[in-house]
Amino acid sequence: MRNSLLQRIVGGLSVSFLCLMALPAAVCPADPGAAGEFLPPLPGGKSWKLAWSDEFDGTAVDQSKWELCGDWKRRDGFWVKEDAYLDGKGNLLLRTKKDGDRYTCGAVRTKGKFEHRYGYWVCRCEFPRQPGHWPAFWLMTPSQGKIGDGGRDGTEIDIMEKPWRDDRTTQNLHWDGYGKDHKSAGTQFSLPGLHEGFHTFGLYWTPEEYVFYVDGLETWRTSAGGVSQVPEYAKLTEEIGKWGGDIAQASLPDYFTVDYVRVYDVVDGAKPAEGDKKKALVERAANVRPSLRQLAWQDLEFIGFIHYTVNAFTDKEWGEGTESPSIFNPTQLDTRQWAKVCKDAGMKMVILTAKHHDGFCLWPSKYTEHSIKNSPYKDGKGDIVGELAQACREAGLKLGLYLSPWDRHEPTYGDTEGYNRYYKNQLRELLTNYREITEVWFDGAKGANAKNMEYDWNGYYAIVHELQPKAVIFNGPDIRWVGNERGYARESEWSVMNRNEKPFDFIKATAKDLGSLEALGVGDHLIWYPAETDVSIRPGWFYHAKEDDKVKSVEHLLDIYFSSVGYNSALLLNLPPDRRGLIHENDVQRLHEFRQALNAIFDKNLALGAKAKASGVRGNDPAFAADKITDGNKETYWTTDDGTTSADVEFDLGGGRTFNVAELAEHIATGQRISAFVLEAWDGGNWKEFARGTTVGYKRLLRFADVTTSKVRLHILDSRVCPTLSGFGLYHAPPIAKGL
Ligand code: FUL
Repeated sequence: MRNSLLQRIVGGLSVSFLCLMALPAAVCPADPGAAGEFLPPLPGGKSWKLAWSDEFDGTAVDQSKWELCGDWKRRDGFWVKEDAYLDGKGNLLLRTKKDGDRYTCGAVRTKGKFEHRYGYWVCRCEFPRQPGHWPAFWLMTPSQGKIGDGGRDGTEIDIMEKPWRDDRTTQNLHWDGYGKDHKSAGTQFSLPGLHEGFHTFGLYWTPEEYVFYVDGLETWRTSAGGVSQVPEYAKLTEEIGKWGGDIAQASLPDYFTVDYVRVYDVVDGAKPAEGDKKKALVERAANVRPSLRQLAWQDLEFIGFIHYTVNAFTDKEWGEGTESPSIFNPTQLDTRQWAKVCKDAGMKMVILTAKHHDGFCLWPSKYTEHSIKNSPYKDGKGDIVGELAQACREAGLKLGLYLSPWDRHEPTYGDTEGYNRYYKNQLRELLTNYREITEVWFDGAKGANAKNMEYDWNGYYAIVHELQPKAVIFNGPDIRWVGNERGYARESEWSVMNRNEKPFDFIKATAKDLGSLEALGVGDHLIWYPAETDVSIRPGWFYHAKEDDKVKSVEHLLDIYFSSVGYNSALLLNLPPDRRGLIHENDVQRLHEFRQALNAIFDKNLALGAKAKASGVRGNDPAFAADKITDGNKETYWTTDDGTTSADVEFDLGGGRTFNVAELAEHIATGQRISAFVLEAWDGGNWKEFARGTTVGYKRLLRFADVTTSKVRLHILDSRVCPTLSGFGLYHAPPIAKGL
């Protein structure tokens, strides 16, 4: 077995992988999920049941399951039966070869033999290495060409297509035939290590949506086209064509190797005994994992928020919607200054209020006159969203956009159909015209006397998914509001919680406890739902000259940082530009001092490269050894055997070191597990506790009085399932200079 993504990203849980190595493959699916094989999380009371599979054991393709395609022309080559065969080692091989002056390859399908709708469809495979051809795992139905009911009457569902030999892959939907009515939606992404070794590609297909997975990571969730409601058959194919590169450059034969295809149905689960329920809940919660876009968002850590609108000119926090665009007159507005300030502070993204509650648009929207196109700014020719997008690209920052649903200006507000149309049109403008948008911020705020308005949240989310499939949605399916605007996350900030009955009727963000086992209740709708902590550098979200001397102190900002980034959350820090259109000097200066203070703490990790020894290592496998914690690589991690819920790791610092800050990081791609830990220092004779905490998650920071020692022990008191740790840091924070 080569070092696969599965091993690196999902390895801590993935006994499937061990199971596949150590046991006959057919043993695994008999009790789906029991051996750790990834299956999408289900509501309580439901379970997965294997409906159909082929493990490709034996010596010949089972033609009661598969039709061998060919011999016939397909794109720039031919599908021929002889190129689809079993290798006798449990794999289906689809060969690509040169046969005289023609290129041939293998393809199989279950047409007429197994046609099925919904459920979890998964294949495990290894890719070819040569250019000019591409492997795919897809579902098809003859009714794909029916026109009239979108994709509901049949969709080509490409669970995996891989024309590239690097780490890129793509997942696509096609419906309404391939002629003039053809419609499609898709996603394309890279995952480290995908080009080699075996990987799983799965689709969880329900009547409402498709959820795509690679190695158990959610990569795309969509209901594009409506969702196919008809039975479909599976296809495993190789095809030859330019999309896959130049076949003339290929050294052939080359092989697409498939270990298995399995299809599972959702069924009513056996009722567990009362005592087993809690155990099952703990395991289910620990197995909920972030989607790819949630993982990428979490890595951003520190994000800038820019609140700007007519309020800067009226000195208000909430504009009335009656302001004349003529008052919006920033004469020195410079989005490059905004981007530079954010970049210098160490932020990775900037989120702009494209429209706040007053309805005034910072871009020249086609759908309203209430925008900068009727303001003196650049004589109505400006586009602040576009200017910031450009500045962010130049500075290497991601861009997010805030579009207030509550709109005090727009006359259609209150007319459900009219305003939803207006809002969606604006969302489409913003998500189409400014290239990549990484976060869409839906503010839930609405004034007490505002008109009644039923927002079409699901419709809004669908537009984001369609136009910016990699963007995370705040206050929607991906990211949750931390619950206050002071900058403080919870000490026990779990990223796994139970959502409400209705899919997008989300949890109460202000609740004190969202993630404890008690708060998960029966846990029938567990989701990965991390917190974003928004706070302003000043008392207000918008600029007010009277707050120029109320910019938060470095000490306060550090406290916020430790209680947000350091509590498994991302920090979204607001910097309001002033009437000139610039971030005020006081704020710039304070941010600079804040960055210097952060650098002074975090520049030198005293535990980097430290020798680490753990009480146990998963399967005694060096890939999961304790030195993975201190190797400075977030992707690698230490973990233990299943069933271990407490463990120790000892770090040898190579001599006496003094520190007062500690940092822990779980490997969250495999979920969040640790719920209690203690840190101890060796005093020459005994271990002495100097800090303790509860959850860890993406990052946990702790501050304490100076400790001097040569050895530190992390004692994990409790973990929902076997713990993982991908990072550990010890730092010395110097005292904060007076006056900061
Ligand atoms: C709130 C809004 O009402 C404030 O004005 C601000 O935009 C803040 C981030 O969200 O809900």
